[in-house]
This record gives sequence, C-alpha cells and structure tokens, in this order.
Amino acid sequence: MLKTAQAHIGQILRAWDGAQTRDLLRRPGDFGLGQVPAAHAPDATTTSVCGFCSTGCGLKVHLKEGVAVNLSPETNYPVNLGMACPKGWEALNVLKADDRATHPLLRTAAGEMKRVDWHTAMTTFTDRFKAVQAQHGPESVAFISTGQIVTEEMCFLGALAKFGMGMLHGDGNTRQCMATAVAAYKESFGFDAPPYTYADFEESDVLVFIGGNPCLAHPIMWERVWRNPHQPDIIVLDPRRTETAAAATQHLALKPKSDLTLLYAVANLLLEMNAIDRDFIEKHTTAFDDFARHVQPYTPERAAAESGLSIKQIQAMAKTIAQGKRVSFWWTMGVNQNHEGTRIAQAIINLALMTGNIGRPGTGANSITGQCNAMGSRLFSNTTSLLGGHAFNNPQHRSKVAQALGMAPSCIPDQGSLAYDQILDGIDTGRIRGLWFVATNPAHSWIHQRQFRERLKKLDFAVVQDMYHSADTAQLADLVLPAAGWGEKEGTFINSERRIGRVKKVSRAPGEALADFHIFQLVAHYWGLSEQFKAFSSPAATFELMKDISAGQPCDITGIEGYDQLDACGGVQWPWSAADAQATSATGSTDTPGPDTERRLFADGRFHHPDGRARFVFDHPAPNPEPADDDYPVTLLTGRGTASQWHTQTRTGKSAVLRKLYPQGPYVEINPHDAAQWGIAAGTAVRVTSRRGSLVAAATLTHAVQPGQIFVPMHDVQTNQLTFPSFDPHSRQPSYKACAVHVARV
Ligand SMILES: Nc1nc2c(c(=O)[nH]1)N[C@H]1C(S)=C(S)[C@@H](COP(=O)(O)OP(=O)(O)OC[C@H]3O[C@@H](n4cnc5c(=O)[nH]c(N)nc54)[C@H](O)[C@@H]3O)O[C@H]1N2
Ligand SMILES: Nc1nc2c(c(=O)[nH]1)N[C@H]1C(S)=C(S)[C@@H](COP(=O)(O)OP(=O)(O)OC[C@H]3O[C@@H](n4cnc5c(=O)[nH]c(N)nc54)[C@H](O)[C@@H]3O)O[C@H]1N2
Ligand code: SF4
Ligand SMILES: [Mo]
Repeated sequence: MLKTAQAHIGQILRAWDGAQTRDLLRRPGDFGLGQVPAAHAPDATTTSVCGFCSTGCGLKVHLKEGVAVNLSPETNYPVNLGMACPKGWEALNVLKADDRATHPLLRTAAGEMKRVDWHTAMTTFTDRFKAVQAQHGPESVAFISTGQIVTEEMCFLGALAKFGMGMLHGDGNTRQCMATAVAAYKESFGFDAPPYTYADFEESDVLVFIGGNPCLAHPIMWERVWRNPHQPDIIVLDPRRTETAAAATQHLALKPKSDLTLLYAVANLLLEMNAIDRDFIEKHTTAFDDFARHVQPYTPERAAAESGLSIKQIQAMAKTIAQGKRVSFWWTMGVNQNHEGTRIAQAIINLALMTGNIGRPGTGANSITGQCNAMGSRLFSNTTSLLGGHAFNNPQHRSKVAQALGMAPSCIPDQGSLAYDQILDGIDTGRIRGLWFVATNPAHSWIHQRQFRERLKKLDFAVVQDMYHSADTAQLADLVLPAAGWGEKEGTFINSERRIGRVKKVSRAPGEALADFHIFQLVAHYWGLSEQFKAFSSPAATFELMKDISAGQPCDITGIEGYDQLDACGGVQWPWSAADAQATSATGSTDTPGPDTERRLFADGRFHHPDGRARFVFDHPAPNPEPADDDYPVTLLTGRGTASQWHTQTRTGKSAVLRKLYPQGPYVEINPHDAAQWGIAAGTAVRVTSRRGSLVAAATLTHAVQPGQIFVPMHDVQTNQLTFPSFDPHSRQPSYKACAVHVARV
C-alpha cells in the first residue's frame, strides 16, 4: 500500500521534472533522498552556504560517493575567508537525529499522531483547507513562513498560496526579526536596501553597534571587525555588558528603551558642533531642517536623565562620531524588537545621512539581519511585499509579476497581508480558521505563549512543515509534513550584505521527508494547480523566474547567469543587472566592476524615492508599554545566549559538540547586588513571574546585567511565557526585549 502511494507521488513529481524525479525515487523507502548533482565528482568536495545565520559563510563539503561526510570553512569565500563558528562546523551533524520527521503524521480523532503516506497527507491537506475556505471564505486560511528555507522555496510558497490557493494573508517569522528594518529603510530610502558590504567592517575608523551582540550572534562578522587595521573606535549601545560591549572602546549601558532620546541628543550635539555634511544633506536628502528643529529639545541633560548615562558619555559618543572619517552604524534586535523600533532605526539612519556617512567605504546605516535567508524572505516571500519588492496595490507591478510567471494578473491580490500578530488576532475573531506553518516554531518563539497556544487550539486545521516531528509547534499540529533540511536540497540564500549564495544537496533526507520545494509541488498538484504552476519545475527554473521578476527593481539580478556563476563568484551581491553584466563584458577591463566585485549601495547619492533623495523621518518617543512598577519591579531582557545555540534549539540541540558548549539547563542572569538583596545565591532555582506566566531557572550572578534588570536567553521554551505582546506600530514587530517581572527564590 505504502509503495503504491509512493509511486503515485513519484509520478506526480515526475510530471514536473522527469530526470530529477527518477533520481528522487531511485531507492524505494528512501524517498526524497539526496541526489548529488552530477557535476560533482563522487569523492571530491563541493561548496555550500551555511544554513544558520545571515552572515552566510561559505562551507567546503567533503563528499564520499557523492554524499557529505564532513565539512570545513571555505577559504576562498569572500564572506568568511576560511572561518566558521561552531554552528557552521556542526551543520551536518544536526541533520542526524532520532526525532527527524520521516513520515507525514496525522492527528486521529482520539488526538494521537499517526503515520500516514504522502497521498493521504496531501488529500487531507487539500480537503480540510478547502472545506474551511468553502465555509468561511478563501481568506480564512493563511500561512506563516520563514527566513530559513531557500529563496526559490519562499517564492514558490508565496506564489502558490496567494496566486493559486486563494489566500490573502501570509507572513513570516521574519516579522519577529527584520520587519522594523524593512519599514525603516522603505520610508527613509524608498526601498528595503541595507547598503553595506562586509568589507565595511574593516574599513571604518568608528563602528557604532546599537542593540546587537555580534560577538555571539554574528561571530564571523565580528571576526571581520577584528581584522580592521585602523584601530577603530567601537561604540556599543546595550543595557548589558555583553561580550561585544566588553570589547568596545565606549560602552553606553543605556536603560532599555531609551535609545530614541539618546540618538536624538547625539544628533543635536552633532548639529551644535557643526559636525554635519551640509553638501550631502542639500544634494541628497529631504526634511533635514524639520529634523534639526525636532531634535532641539533633546539635550544631553534630558538624554542622560532618561538613559541613566552621564552627559560626558553622551558627549564622548557624539565627539567620536564627529571626528570619524568613516563611521558605520550597525543595528540588530535591541532596536528592531522595540515598541518604537522603526523610529529608532530611522534615528540611526538620520545620523548616517546628516554626517554623510553613507555610500563610501567603511560607512552606512546598516541593519544586520538574523536568519540565513531573512533577506531572501524580505524580497521574495510574497508576504509583506509582492514578489521582488513590488507592491500588491500597484496594477503595473501586478501585471509585471503575472507576466513573468505566465499567469493572469487577476490571480494576484490587490492588497497586502495582515501582519503576523493580526493573523493571530484573526483567530480570536473567527476571521482566520486554518494555518500552515513552514519552517518556523512559534510555539516556542512567538511572544506571550499562553495566548498563542490558546489560539492554536481554536483553529479548525493547523499544518506544520518541519524537519523534526518533536518541534513544539509540530506537536500541536493536526498534520505534520516531514521536510528535508539544509544540505538536503538545492537553492539560494541571500545574506546580510545582499549576497546571493548557493546551497546544495549533499545529504539524503531521512525516510520519506521531502524538500519543501517538492512538498509545494505536491500541494499544487493536489489542489489542482499543476498547470498554473508548471513554471516552478525546479529550484533552478524558479531562480530564473525570480530574475525576471526583479528586472528594473533596485534588487535587479537579471545579470546573474545562473547557479554555476554563483559558485564561480563566491556569491553575487544584488543588484547585478543585465546592463551591469553587459557593461563588464563590453569593456573586458579588470577595472569595470564584475559580478564578484564587492558592492555597497548609494555611492552616487541616489536613493530610491522618486526624487532620488533620502528622507529624514522622526517622531517623539513613546512610553515603554510595560515599565517596571511596584508589583513587577524588574525589567526582563531576552536575546541570544551563546554562539552555539540557535533559536528554539530543534537543530543545535541535536549536536553533541554544541550541547557541550552551552549551559545545560535554563538560567537567568542577575546582578550580584540584586541577588544579595533578594537572598539568591549563585546556582539556586528562582522563579521569574510576569503578568502572563512564570518560569523557573538557575540564577547566574553577573555584572553583565545592571541592577533592576535580568536576562533570560530565548533558547528555552519557557522564556516567552513571560514576554509582553506589544508591537511597533509601523513594522508590527513584537517588542521581545523588555517587560516587567518579579524574581523570587523557589
Ligand atoms: N548563536 C546564535 N546566533 C544567532 C541567532 C541565534 O539564535 N543564535 N539568531 C540569529 C537571528 S534570527 C537574529 S535576529 C540575530 C540577533 O542578533 P542580536 O540582535 O545581536 O542578538 P540579541 O541577543 O537578540 O539582541 C542584541 C542585544 O540587544 C540588547 N538590548 C535589549 N534591549 C535593548 C534596548 O532597549 N536598547 C539597546 N540598544 N539594546 C537592547 C540585548 O541586551 C542584547 O544584547 O542573531 C542571529 N544569530
Ligand atoms: N523572547 C524572545 N523571543 C524571540 C526572540 C528574542 O530575541 N527573544 N527572537 C525572535 C527572532 S529574531 C526570531 S528570527 C525567531 C525565530 O523563531 P523560529 O523561526 O520559530 O525559530 P527556529 O528554531 O529557527 O525555527 C525554525 C523551525 O524550522 C525548522 N526547519 C529548519 N530548517 C527547515 C527547512 O529547511 N524546512 C522546514 N520545513 N523546516 C525547517 C526547524 O526545525 C524549526 O522547528 O524567534 C523570535 N523569538
Ligand atoms: S557565523 Fe553564521 S553563517 Fe557563519 S558559520 Fe556561524 S552560523 Fe554559519
Ligand atoms: Mo531573527
């Protein structure tokens, strides 16, 4: 019976791409097995880009009989130059785990998860979601996607769901992560365009890190900082004395959520010192005079009072920026995950614009993104924007995208999606009845877990597509679809510096697990959409579609020849248009930029607004939605714990090596003065309670956190029992970083 079902699935996939699928089926019972591309000699090495963080390190994969046996960092890749962090080194080992999802699982009437074949899984998927749509409208089913699958898969999923299956709403875990940077760039620059290249880490004489801990969250970017030969000043704005802050020349341990006031005060001081680039401002920006007026009341005195810093510290920061010739500003989650994150990000952008620190080596207002393919998701997931950074509400954009995909423009919705939190609110109101989660684990990672889990129970049907059946969200699903992971499939990622890098299939997926790409092909078939989506025949064919869609956009990649060129160049940074490529081949001179030339944006001072200018955007600070008070007197900070742990630990928890590199149980960092006051000794169990829930963890006493604050890493499933669901109004990104709690000995 099982064999017949597999053969049936094989036939369906074969209809898309004969050769590929014959390979897929070569071993009965080993469905979805990795077929190493014929181009690789069976016992040679090949390269791939790491599938954890957005640094996008190149890895050299060592093969035996065409299958990966080991890996090492690639020495020739322009990103990491032969370095990798522990997660990268262990990337293959996390694939081998007892809890890999090997077969579809369906919840029975009795509530148990039961193994089913793909045919049953796909008919159930289709019947159930279609029934929900028939009763409550097509928009009552939505998807939640990710920054962790290849771009081709994101593009396929977004197109399939919204242009084929009738969905209007779909968002990604990137909402938890990058939405703020996206909103800020779009408004300030006219397009979501992080301007930098990693060489900028080495070329600055001043680097300012705001709300980021790259030493452990982006260790190889941090290595690039250490290669900087200019003895740079490193300014770190973080309430905690992190590993990054400890290495800074100036650490400003500001109070959580006081960034906006502080950054406006710095702008005010720069104006006072006349340390601004009038020429750049006049030629390339708008609304500077309004901004200059806006920051006037933000005196160093006021910023000192609100941030807990000294006036001297604030003046020193401004002076260092004023004196810097090449100043780069880098921000991460301490900014993005904030109730006013978009305006803080724009306050950072404003500092770069007013001092002319953009478009030149070693400069920039630079958001560091999080997941391996968050940048791919920002452009090609069809969630917050129409494919290729287009707008759903623009008829020309809809026609262009439809034409590139060979579909009718009427397939494309003329409005954007609800944001993640609004989709979840929709469960309460009955507007959303079915959800499809792909490569994300919100039953651990989403804010305010009690509410999230209550909502999940209200759904008529929930599908989780994951590599591990034990993932927290998979355990709550009605249907689990077993997915191949990094290393078991083909495609591309886009890293933080806009570099498109290639990911290869070098390992067999276990059991009947399939690449997400193949799962989407099956969904298309069972939904009755094979004809409409026939162009999505393989990841490589989808890459060609993405290229066509990108034509004429700031992220134009029409000049990339294909996967082989990505390999040959060590990845290619967008934009790389057909015109760029033509210019290179026309001159043939080595002075003309090539696809492998490092590129930063805005070297010509032209931004993406119709007038070609960047905008100063600003606002007055809004109060912290849940400040500490008498009942909950402590501020809880959350974030990354170690370089060896990844998010919800479904992957990094499976490597024996990585497990040795981080603390074994949940812990909470407490300042020793507070601990003494609360009668807490190192190592004792403490209960941390917020208005929403509580957790128990071992006390770690450290001066890295300030009195009145504690830190709990996000990697423990309990952490989001505590967090307070507030959202930046412009980006709808959750403010994970601060809420009010109290702490007591158990
Ligand atoms: N090892 C490892 N690396 C990772 C990840 C991982 O899970 N593990 N995840 C990846 C992903 S998806 C992301 S998004 C990145 C995140 O990378 P980062 O943003 O660098 O990491 P976080 O620890 O979440 O947050 C950074 C810092 O923000 C500070 N902070 C909190 N509140 C405030 C505030 O109000 N103001 C300021 N200025 N700072 C504040 C925190 O103290 C923390 O040190 O890491 C990526 N890299
Ligand atoms: N309190 C607190 N919470 C936070 C944060 C914080 O700082 N504090 N940070 C937030 C941020 S920035 C982020 S990015 C999120 C991350 O939150 P999540 O996205 O929920 O975290 P992951 O553990 O990366 O989940 C990815 C899931 O996809 C699965 N997976 C991996 N590869 C594949 C694949 O190729 N295909 C399929 N189908 N599945 C795959 C993994 O097994 C895992 O279950 O967490 C957010 N939550
Ligand atoms: S720094 Fe990021 S991309 Fe590089 S090896 Fe580590 S996890 Fe992978
Ligand atoms: Mo993230």
